[in-house]
Amino acid sequence: MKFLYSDDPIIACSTCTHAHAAMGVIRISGFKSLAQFAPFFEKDLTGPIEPRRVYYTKLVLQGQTIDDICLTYFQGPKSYNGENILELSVHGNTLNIERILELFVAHGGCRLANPGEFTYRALKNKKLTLSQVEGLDLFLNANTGYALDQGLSLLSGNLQEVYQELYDLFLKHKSSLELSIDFAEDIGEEAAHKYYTDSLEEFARKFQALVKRVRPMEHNLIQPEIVLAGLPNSGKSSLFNYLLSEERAIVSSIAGTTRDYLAETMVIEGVKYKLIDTAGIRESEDVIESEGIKRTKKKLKDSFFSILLVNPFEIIEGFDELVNNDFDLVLFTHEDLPGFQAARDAVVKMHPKLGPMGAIDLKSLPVTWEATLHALVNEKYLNTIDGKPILLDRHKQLILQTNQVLTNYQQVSRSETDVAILSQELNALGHCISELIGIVSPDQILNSIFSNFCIGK
Ligand SMILES: Nc1nc2c(ncn2[C@@H]2O[C@H](COP(=O)(O)OP(=O)(O)OP(=O)(O)O)[C@@H](O)[C@H]2O)c(=O)[nH]1
Ligand SMILES: [Mg+2]
Repeated sequence: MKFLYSDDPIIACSTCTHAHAAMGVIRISGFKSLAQFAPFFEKDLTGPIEPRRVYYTKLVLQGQTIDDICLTYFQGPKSYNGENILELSVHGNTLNIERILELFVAHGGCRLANPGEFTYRALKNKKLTLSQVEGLDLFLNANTGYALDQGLSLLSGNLQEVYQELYDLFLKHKSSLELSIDFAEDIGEEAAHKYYTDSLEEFARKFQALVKRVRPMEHNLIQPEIVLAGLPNSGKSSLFNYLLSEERAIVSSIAGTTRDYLAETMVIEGVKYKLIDTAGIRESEDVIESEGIKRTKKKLKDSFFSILLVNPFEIIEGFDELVNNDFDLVLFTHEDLPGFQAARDAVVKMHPKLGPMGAIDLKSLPVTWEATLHALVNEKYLNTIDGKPILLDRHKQLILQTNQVLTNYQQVSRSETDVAILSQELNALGHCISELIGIVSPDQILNSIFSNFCIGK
C-alpha cells in the first residue's frame, strides 16, 4: 500500500465531491503546527486556538477572500486518528471544494489523501483496532439496515472485546509454558503441569465458542439473499415479478423459460434484500439450461432464505430430490385452478414435510405479503446472529484456520514433553491469533480492507 510508511500532512474532502451541496467538510491531518496555515485564514492561528471549538472565519489567499468558513482544530492525540486535524466546513460547490484543496496542496504543504488514509493512521496510532476499521468499512458501504447495524456494532468494539478476552487467555497459557521452563523447580512439576493444561483448556473452551458461531454464519448476512426455487412452471418468475412490482422476468407456460438466475434488489420497509429467481430444476440435455440448473442448486445451498414453489399440477421427475433440500417456506401455486385441493393433497401425501407450510395462491396474495416475508426473514436473521456481532469473511477464515492449528497444538501438547517443540507450536498458534485480533496485519489484508474506503475517510 502506497501510504503505509508516509506521514506527510494530507488533505481531502470528506463529504460528497461529485455534486453540489450546501456544505463540504475538508480535513487536513498530520501537520506539526496550526501556525503553518496562518496565511490562509483571517482568524489569527498563531494565537491561542481552543481545540474542538468552532471558529467562524474567512479563507483567504494573497488578500483575496476565497470562502466564508468554519474551522475546528482537533489537537492530537485527542482526534479521530491521533494526529493534529484541522476540519474546515466550506460551501459545498464542487468547484469551490476543488479550489480549496488545490490551495492547500500548492501553498500549504499538503498532499491529497489516498482512500482510507485518515483511518489507516487511526489504526496505526491505535485509535481503532482492525475489526473496528472493518466495522467502519461495513458501516460506510452498507446497503442494508442489517449491514449498518453490524458495522456500528463492530465499530463500537463488540467483537474486539471477545478477541481481547481470548488473547488474554492465550497469554495466560503462554506464561504457563514459560513458567514450566523457568520455575518448575520452585513450584513443583505437577503444579506447573496442571497450570499448563488448565490454561490450555480454558483457552480452547473460549475459542470453541467462537468456532461454533462460524457455522451458522456461512450465508451472506450483510445482504441476505432470498432464493425462489422449484420445478419448471412452478411460478417462480411470476412471484419474482410480483414481489418486484415489475415484469422483470419472462413468464410463460413453456417449461424451462428461465435458464439462468436473475437477481434484483427488493426493498421492504427500508431493508434491501437480494431476491433471486432461478431456473426450474429438471433433467435437461440442453447445455445452457444444465449450467443454469447447476447454478440454481448452488444458489439454493448458499442463500440465506429459500422458498420452494410447488405447482401441484406439474410434478415431474426430480421433485423428490428437490424436496430433500431444506426450505424456509413452501408455497403452493395455481390454487385458482379447479382440482387444486386434490392435487395439493396428493403431493403432500407423497411428501408430508410440505404439508404444514400451507398453500398460498399468488392471485389472492394479501397486501401484507411482503411484510409477512420480511418478518420471516428477519426472524431467521435475528435467530442466526443471536445478538452477537456478525463475523466477516476474513474473521471466519482465520477462526477456522486457527482452530486447525489449535487442534494440532492440543495433540502435540498431550504427547510431547520437549518444551522447545511445544514452544514452537505455540508460536504458530500465537501468530494465527495475532492476525485474527489484528495485532499483526499483513499488507495484503490492509490493502483489501482499505481499498473499499472512500477518499476523505
Ligand atoms: N393459474 C395460475 N397460473 C400461474 C400461477 N403462477 C404462475 N402461473 C402461470 O404458470 C406459468 C409458469 O409460470 P412462471 O412464473 O414462468 O414459472 P417458472 O417457475 O418461472 O418456470 P421456469 O422459468 O420454466 O422454471 C405461466 O404461464 C404463469 O402465468 C398461478 O398461481 N395460477
Ligand atoms: Mg421462470
